[in-house]
Amino acid sequence: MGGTTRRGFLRAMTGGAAASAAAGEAVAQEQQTIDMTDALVYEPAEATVAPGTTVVWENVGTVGHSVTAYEDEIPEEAEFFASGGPFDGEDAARQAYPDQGDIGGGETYEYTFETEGEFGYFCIPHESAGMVGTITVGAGGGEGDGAAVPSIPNSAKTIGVATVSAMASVLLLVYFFLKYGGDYGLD
Ligand SMILES: [Cu+2]
Repeated sequence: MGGTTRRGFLRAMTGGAAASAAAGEAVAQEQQTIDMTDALVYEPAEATVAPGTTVVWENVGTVGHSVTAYEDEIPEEAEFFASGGPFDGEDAARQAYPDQGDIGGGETYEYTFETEGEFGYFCIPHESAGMVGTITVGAGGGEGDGAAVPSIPNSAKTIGVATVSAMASVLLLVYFFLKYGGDYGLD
């Protein structure tokens, strides 16, 4: 009986640790998803991310799209990127479409941004319809680096320990007062 309970407890502890580890990985691996819709838009069209973030474009409709960088609208030190690539540049990507670079319904394209700066991109078949977007890569982007988050539980813990210590001291005083305090009157 006791053994079963202990095993169950250990299993619960192990499961909790595994869940915590999985949550930690999800936080560490930064990702931003941008939808491509049949309304011929990137949603959101403008996104700000931290360096190292993987941006995933997902075609949530049925019309094919591309994700193609504007050669003149990315930082000089950054590599040209485009779905269906690698290509030498924007012209090569345009010429290859739609044999290469088409992202069909339900498909995705992803690119990891390391260089800081602004990256303008467009959809080859829908550029004239205004299907363009911007990714801004900066140290302030993303939500992964909240330095204030761990300090809140730590200070809460400190306050908790202090409170428990204070309460224990008071209880101890009350205990001794009740136990020995009354003796003075009986003498
Ligand atoms: Cu498009």
